[in-house]
Amino acid sequence: AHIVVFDSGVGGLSIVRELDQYINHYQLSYLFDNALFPYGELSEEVLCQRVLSLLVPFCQYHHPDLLVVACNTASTIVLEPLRRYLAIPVVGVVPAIKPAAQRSINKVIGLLATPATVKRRYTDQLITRFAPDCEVLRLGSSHLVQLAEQHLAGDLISATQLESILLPWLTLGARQPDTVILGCTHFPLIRDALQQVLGNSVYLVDSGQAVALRVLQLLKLHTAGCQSSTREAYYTKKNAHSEQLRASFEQFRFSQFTRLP
Ligand code: DGN
Repeated sequence: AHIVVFDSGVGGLSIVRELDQYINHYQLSYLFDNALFPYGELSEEVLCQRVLSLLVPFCQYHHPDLLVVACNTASTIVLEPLRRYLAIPVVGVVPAIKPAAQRSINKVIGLLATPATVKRRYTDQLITRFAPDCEVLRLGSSHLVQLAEQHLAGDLISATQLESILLPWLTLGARQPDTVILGCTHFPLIRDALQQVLGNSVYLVDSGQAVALRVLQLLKLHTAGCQSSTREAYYTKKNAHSEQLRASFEQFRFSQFTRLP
């Protein structure tokens, strides 16, 4: 099977890691839009147009069996229009509100995502539907996304920086969230560091496993096995940042790293 994974940066690699757990051989084309990174700072209109204008031609050219929009910031607005333009299954990644609500005992949940995701109407709807009995504390941080990118590229993560980002939740005592949703695909990449700062009693949830299982289920329905397992990464702008990310993709066995024409 041929899968396309899309994100603004390296966040989708947390989804690739999950796919690798469940699917043996698959061809992978990973597209990341580093030209407009970080997505959490863009307006809904600009982001929606941008993602459609990248993904529709990309999928028409590469003919994948399935597309994973491995970005919460994009998935919370573009899934519907994308499905109208593409004839393949489109799997999105959205904050894991439901499992968090089921897991929380003190009924205080933290949503850690981008500044855009925490404000989305889609997020409000998930909360109303799946966590009506919970207090949901929202923390949007593009800085944390940057830290995850740098970490994957080899930088050490500073606990002091993480503490200053998470400070609003560290001073709440009994009203501290007992369950925290990693609502951005970059954050599972720094899960251990986040766990250390939040404390071991806090349960971290993300959507990665559910997404991989959904992909598996859909591929069984739509394809009859796979021929190759090549991995190619495509990006939208060549700069120091893209060069820095090359090493992150090599860790995930990507053999090609190409700027989109
Ligand atoms: N990885 C993206 C997400 O899951 O929302 C966002 C990264 C970004 O561009 N801020």
